[in-house]
Amino acid sequence: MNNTFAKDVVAGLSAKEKHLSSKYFYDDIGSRIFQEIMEMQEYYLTDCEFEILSLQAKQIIDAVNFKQTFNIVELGAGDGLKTFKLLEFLVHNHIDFHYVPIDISQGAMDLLTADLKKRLPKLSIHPRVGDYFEVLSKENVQTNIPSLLLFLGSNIGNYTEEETLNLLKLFNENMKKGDALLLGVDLKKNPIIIQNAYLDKHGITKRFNINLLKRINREFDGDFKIDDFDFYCHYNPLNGEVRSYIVSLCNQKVLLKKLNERFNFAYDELIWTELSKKYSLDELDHLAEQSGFRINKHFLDSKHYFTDSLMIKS
Ligand code: AVI
Repeated sequence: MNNTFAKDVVAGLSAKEKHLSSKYFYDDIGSRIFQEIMEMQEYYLTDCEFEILSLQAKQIIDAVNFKQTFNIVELGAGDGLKTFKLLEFLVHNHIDFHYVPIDISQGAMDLLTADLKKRLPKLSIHPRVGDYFEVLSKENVQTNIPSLLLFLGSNIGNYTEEETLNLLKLFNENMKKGDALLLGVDLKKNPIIIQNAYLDKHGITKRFNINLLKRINREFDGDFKIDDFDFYCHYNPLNGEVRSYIVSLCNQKVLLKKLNERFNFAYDELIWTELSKKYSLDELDHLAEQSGFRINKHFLDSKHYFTDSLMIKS
């Protein structure tokens, strides 16, 4: 079995505490459900970041303070909607730069490129398709012009503490002294606001999670009975962690025919699917310092729910 998805599913469902990684949420259907989440009023993250990049583009670019042509390298660009405001500011102000969006999905990159060519014909765009870890370390950002890396949307929140540090160190290793990273991070706040964004009353986040079981059924000829599973999630305001789970509603067995694997689920047993970590500004300062950056400035939205934090490689 040389497919990592298959290996991860078997390992995760065989573990004592079952788990499946949220990175597998994003097949075509999952990506569409994520768009629905971003449009939900309760999912404040997208609007907050959009506000920051719309109203503070000038301040961000002034703080970056590159004196020559530079790259903007966006990791996991997706539909690039938030970034548009930043790009628009730069193009309209005749600032010289190249936009290098990186995303795992060819489809997403094709759409983004076509859209940006229409909306900002003067934009110099060089899309790359691939896992951003690979793209970053292979052809990386080591051109001789300065780079601003964008890692937006609170994607960093989906990594465990150890992975987060490793990821930031990896970014750092692939940057030149003086290069900048703009990191989008969801902040700790009133727990009810966070809880409502994830345990949403429309059931969209539930669909997002359950879609992973449907994906497993499709790809591995599985027989998960979708109605026999539910969704639960919980925000812990003390450590800032939203943890999401799929819950088995009865004792049941599931067969994944293609993998020739069988799994037992007990009544009320959980499969942990996602971590969405929220930070305080102090925690972010500490994280930056541990991974070789100095924080230049936290750019906050007007409600102080979200930050795009500018970190410089020291
Ligand atoms: C992509 N990521 C930052 C989202 C988050 O908020 O953790 C994924 C998501 N999960 C549930 N709702 C949105």
